Amino acid sequence: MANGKEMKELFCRYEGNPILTPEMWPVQYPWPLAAVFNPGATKLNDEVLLLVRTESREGYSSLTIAKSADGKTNWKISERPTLLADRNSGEEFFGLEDPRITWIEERKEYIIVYVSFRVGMAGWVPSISLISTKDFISFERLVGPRLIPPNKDAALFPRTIRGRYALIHRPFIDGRADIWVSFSPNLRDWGADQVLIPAQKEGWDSDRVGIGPPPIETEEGWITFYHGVEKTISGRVYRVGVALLDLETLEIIRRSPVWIFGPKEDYEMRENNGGVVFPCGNVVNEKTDEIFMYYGAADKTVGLSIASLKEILNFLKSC
Ligand code: BMA
Repeated sequence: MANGKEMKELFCRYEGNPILTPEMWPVQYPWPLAAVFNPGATKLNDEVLLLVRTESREGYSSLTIAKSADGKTNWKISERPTLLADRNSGEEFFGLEDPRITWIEERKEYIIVYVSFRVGMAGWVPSISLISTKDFISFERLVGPRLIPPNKDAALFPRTIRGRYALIHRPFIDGRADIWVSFSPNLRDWGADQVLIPAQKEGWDSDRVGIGPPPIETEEGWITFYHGVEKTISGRVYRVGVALLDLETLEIIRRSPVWIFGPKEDYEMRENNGGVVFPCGNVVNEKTDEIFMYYGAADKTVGLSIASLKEILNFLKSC
């Protein structure tokens, strides 16, 4: 039976979902895990590399590498956490969360942007940290953060825009949670802040919005997936929308009025937080025209959903 006028689903879940669960973690891993979710994603030496948020039973998160040749199966999972909170860098023990990975061709290195926690006026305050790496073996923490907390959901554009790096982030300001962008000549000092994608007045993305994976560059503009949150009587629902941003001004050219990916499968509706799909990483395969979107399912496991880049663009143009 149809549920009203049909909308073609742009994303198709991989049939082997969830692709990563806590039960798959190696026995050598130093502590038991309660959840593995919200991974950043990139390509490294012809493999897909996920940097997975791994949460202990105490509720502290670290980031752990999992690699696969096809991005779907046979994940090789690191026996140790790859990145832990570093007190010397001001990161408190609560951990590291929700990484987004961007390859910066101009620097010939990856920048990982993630949420860390700092002691502030109101206790643990989420804020943005940056790390660089060339090989995912050695890492260098960049000086920072220089963005005002509380702040979450950050991702770097893959190239400079009008000579400056552009960082997407989501500060809480006066009860509002909109997506912002700030600019920097050196990845350290950020300014020229402006709202990039505001939360809507009502509907599925009215409570708050936050960036998903880093934007994808196309001739028509930056394809930018983001999560939108709706507050319902039974809790918050996290879904995914998409916008097309101008390549140079970053103004919104198109924004989907409807969400295009939302929780519905059993593993997205159960523990820990039923009703949440939360993508932080994409891998694009231009040859097959596919976007692999990796997402946290219910703050518990990792799912994969696949879309056609062309179809996403056509959909955006119809918005
Ligand atoms: C957000 C973040 C994510 C989490 C999501 C849903 O605020 O903390 O890590 O997946 O909420 O609970």
